[in-house]
Amino acid sequence: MSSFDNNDDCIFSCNIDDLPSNYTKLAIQSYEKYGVFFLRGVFSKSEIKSLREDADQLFIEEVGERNRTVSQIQSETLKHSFSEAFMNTRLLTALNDIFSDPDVSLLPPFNLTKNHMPHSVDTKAMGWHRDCGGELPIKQCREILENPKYMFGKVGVFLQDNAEYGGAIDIVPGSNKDFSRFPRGCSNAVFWLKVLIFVQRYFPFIYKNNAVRKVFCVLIGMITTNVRAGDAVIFDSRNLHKGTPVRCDIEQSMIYNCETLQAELPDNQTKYVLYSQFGNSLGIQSFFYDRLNRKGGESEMDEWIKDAKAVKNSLTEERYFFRKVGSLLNNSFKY
Ligand SMILES: O=C(O)CCC(=O)C(=O)O
Repeated sequence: MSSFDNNDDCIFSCNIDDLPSNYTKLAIQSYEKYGVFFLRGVFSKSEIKSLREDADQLFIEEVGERNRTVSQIQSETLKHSFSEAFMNTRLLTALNDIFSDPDVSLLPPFNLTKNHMPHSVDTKAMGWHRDCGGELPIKQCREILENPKYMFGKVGVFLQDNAEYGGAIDIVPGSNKDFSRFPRGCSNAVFWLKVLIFVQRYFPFIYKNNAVRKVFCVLIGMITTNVRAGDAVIFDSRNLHKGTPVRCDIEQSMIYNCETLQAELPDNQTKYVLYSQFGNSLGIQSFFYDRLNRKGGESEMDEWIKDAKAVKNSLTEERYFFRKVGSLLNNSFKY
């Protein structure tokens, strides 16, 4: 979709260098209605090449899991390179204008993910989830999640095109609202997702059929995000989404870790995504209500502070939209 396709009734998608004068209104409308919008062309071809080389170097030199936050990076050069990337001025200026409420801020962790994707047959529910999934069963969180003022989500900047090796995410537009619209029943997407899980569990021989899974995806109302390298996808934590899988015929011969949702992709097809979060006080409150009650979740706030410090120390200037960085660093951050 080009900038010319934008009107009040479609997912907003536009090149960051070509934003129309009413882009803030269009992006907010899209976010409220579909839980998602796209800002394209955040990084140029040469910036992507250089970031991908840095990411390759990082994962070779500093062995570890599939996620790397800025505070975990040892090399000062690489830390600076990724801090600059996460604090991309053009992206944060646009987000600052779109989410103009001073209570909404970019938030840690600043996470580079490598080859994060589900297996379309072996991963439970194909990988479909809502980031706020842990909050949904908690009464206090649920009230917040249903509050029209709630805001919490992710900014993902993709360093490859959506192609045969995946590389992007799939989403169900509008699922940011579907759990509160049907308090006693469930939405179309949730209904078909439950049927999918049932078939996957009890009729695996049917579920293995590629056509059957494709039909489920249509019934769920999925779209694959048509991202190209350098594009940003901004999505609500309540939206149903999953990593785009590798094309079925290639997937069969690949090695996966279904626990960690990591695939062993060929070196020249590595999937890298820069993920950060954003939200307002309500969103942060719900997030931490859940996290601090999880085993091992108490360290999450320390991780946020470490990441905020790492980014701040790596850069010489403050960046727009990271409005809560001061309170994270001086211990006045509230949740
Ligand atoms: O990048 C991806 O593959 C999906 C990431 C995802 O599902 C998440 O961050 O919650």
